Amino acid sequence: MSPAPGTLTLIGQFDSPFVRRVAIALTEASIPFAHLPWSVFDDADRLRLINPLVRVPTLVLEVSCALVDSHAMLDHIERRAATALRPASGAKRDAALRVEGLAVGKAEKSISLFYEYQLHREVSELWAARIPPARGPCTSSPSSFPSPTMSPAGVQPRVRPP
Ligand SMILES: N[C@@H](CCC(=O)N[C@@H](CS)C(=O)NCC(=O)O)C(=O)O
Repeated sequence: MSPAPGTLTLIGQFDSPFVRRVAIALTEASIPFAHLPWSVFDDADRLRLINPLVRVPTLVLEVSCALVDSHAMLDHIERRAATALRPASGAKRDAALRVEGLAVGKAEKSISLFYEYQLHREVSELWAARIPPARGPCTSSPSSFPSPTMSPAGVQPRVRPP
């Protein structure tokens, strides 16, 4: 199945924190969308035709353009949303952007660690040690914000045979 022209379509599986981020923002903004749960590995050939980076999320817009990064997607969604997703300005916006940066940064590091454990012949202990499991609240984050639970605790180092 391919994205239907004229339909906002989110590509990617919900095991990706970035895909979830965009799906949640679309839902919060009450923007309807179609969802194609393509895998970056199993569906790489057809994904590459739409996004040369072969990454998810990919957001196919109603016009012939596909956004390739969740930051751009949040920007797009925010411009279309009837109700603002973030505080408009000032210290509250800075605080929200900090929380967002921490959450996205933790997701990036978790994904990097996942690939380190799953795809490399030998795990770089130096790289693994740089990315501690995300347990407990982020420093200075508002107490109402749930602490990240993207711990790679379930991911075991794997050393492939040569
Ligand atoms: N900066 C990107 C990161 C997206 C990302 O890293 N996606 C992962 C899945 S969680 C991916 O597609 N990895 C495959 C690859 O990079 O080739 C965003 O915010 O959208």
